Amino acid sequence: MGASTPSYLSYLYLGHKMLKQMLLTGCLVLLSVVNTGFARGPNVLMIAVDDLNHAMSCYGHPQVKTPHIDSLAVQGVRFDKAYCQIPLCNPSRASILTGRRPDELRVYDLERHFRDQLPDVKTLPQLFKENGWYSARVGKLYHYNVPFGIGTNGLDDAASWDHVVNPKGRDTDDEKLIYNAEPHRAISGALSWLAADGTDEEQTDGIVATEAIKLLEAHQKEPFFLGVGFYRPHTPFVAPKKYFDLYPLDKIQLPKFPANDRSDIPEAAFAHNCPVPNYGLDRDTLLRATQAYYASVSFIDAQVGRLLDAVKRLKLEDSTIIIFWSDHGYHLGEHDGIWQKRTLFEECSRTPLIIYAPDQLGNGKPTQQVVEFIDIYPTIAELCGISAPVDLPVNNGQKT
Ligand SMILES: [Ca+2]
Repeated sequence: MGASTPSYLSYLYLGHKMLKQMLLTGCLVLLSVVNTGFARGPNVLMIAVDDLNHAMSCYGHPQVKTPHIDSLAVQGVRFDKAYCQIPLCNPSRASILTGRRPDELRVYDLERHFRDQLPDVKTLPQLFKENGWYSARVGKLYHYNVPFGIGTNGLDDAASWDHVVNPKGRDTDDEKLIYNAEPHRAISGALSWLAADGTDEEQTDGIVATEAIKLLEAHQKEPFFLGVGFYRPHTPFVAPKKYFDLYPLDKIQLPKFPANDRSDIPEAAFAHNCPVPNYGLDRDTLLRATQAYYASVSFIDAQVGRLLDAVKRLKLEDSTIIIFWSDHGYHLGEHDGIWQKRTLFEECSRTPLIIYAPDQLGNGKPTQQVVEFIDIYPTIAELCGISAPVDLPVNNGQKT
């Protein structure tokens, strides 16, 4: 997606310069860059989810129940063709939060920090912080190892935030109870799960929501940029038992695919850590893994619902932009047994994205326009009346 085919959000960023072209090409203006009418800058609530694919009712999944994310999709714009820059946590997140491509950041793996290459790059939360917004993070916005980094700062960026919270819940204490279907791998990268005892609020992601709500309450009177990052449905798939009960094993369907689906797919298209179909696991184990993933999605949905309820209760709906994304998609056995991430198939590179910006004409309508995740940075800055760095790739890297 180069400069010759600017994406939908890029159109937004370019604003007036592109308006004529937008009309000529028939692009539907779902969000506009006109004055948002706020007496003060709008707040930003950025909700990040880890390893969430389109297994949500609002994206047409026949089984997975996500009523709260669905409500946000109805309230805002659901992007049906949004693509992450690289389908892996660290490079995708670094790209979203700097508005720059992995090729510029030189971040392709799970270890490298984007400031190693660009020490003075201005992140999106940093931009807001420097323009007077209170900037805070709860949980995983930049990369973290899940689950072993939970409770730490992970690969954080201190310049981005006024305040950070690193929740750590009973899921970390319960690690010894987690079932690992591939015991030769660590649970961070293996199909592994736990139908947990206890309440939502005891889980790390329940604490993420609780702490984020506290920050919403404490900072409701000032412009804020609040990043709220959930750790599930990343492996291990840990969620309270009631969410597993939503998905009886005999109702779960494994993906269908054509016979010989792999015969015309080059080897390089498959992730190096998923060398054989389904990791060689049997059908019952795959059904249980799918159940656990679905349970984790519904558990996260409930935590998102708690956040959205707080926004409503605090009467922040008319002054808060809400951006919901996952860092990439996720495989659950498609193409004859691909699981997890690190591929460029649609299931993995196409990524959930929902944006609600108050009073925008496009709210309530999904869009098929292709967007990429580097478009998020300039769009959110523009919606809040803040000038983004002029050398972002949306400007083709030019200082115009
Ligand atoms: Ca991830």
